[in-house]
Amino acid sequence: MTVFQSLMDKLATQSANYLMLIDPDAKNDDRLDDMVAAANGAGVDAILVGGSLIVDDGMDRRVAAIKERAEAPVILFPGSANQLSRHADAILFMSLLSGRNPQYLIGEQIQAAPVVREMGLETIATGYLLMEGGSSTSVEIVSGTKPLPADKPDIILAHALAGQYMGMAVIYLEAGSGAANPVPDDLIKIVASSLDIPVIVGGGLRTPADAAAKVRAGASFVVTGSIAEESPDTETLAAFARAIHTA
Ligand code: 1GP
Repeated sequence: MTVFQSLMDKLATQSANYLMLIDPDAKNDDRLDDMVAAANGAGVDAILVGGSLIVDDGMDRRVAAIKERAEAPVILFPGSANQLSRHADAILFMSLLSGRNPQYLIGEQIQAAPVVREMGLETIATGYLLMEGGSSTSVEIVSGTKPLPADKPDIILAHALAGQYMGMAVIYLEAGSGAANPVPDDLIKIVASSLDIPVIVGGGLRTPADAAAKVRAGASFVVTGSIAEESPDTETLAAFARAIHTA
């Protein structure tokens, strides 16, 4: 069974899946072990690994270290075609549909595709929509794309539907790491209730209650990144997992 199918199957018994994001950058080198140890036993459903910008060549080594210790599947969440590793179980094969930069719509994907095939990674086709989150984010800067305004639900829904009709397996609503304003519940409601494919929500979720609200609005997957960097302990992550699983 694929990683994606096993996560979808979990939705029969829990409200949503908790995805913990680890940025495999040098800045987290001495925290990796603690973050993975915290995820183990906390009920994290999968570990996402990726970032907008990796400042050294240590990513592959870090993915290997995460995979070696992690109990949950490891899924790449790449900022570019450089962020591939055969040590992962799967990859969110993303297109930045909210932007109009061909490099992130299709260019990086063409660079990555033969390598992904050679590595034998499971691909999860993901329509990635960057939303205004109240501050400028690394994704916006690195991709050179404008986020979608969160107060234009019709436009956001049109992007999400386009992703579905183009065959994406999932739509990712991203407010950006550390966003002051996470993706609004109303918007998630509109998008999730209009799509036949599941929705991932991430960016700026600070508390288990924040995360639960996104699930009640319709998210099938909730992502946190900063929380585990700041508090890499099982108790903190378990509180998020519980809130997300039972919302
Ligand atoms: C993943 O960008 C998010 O979608 C992670 O955001 O670091 O704010 O949790 P945080």
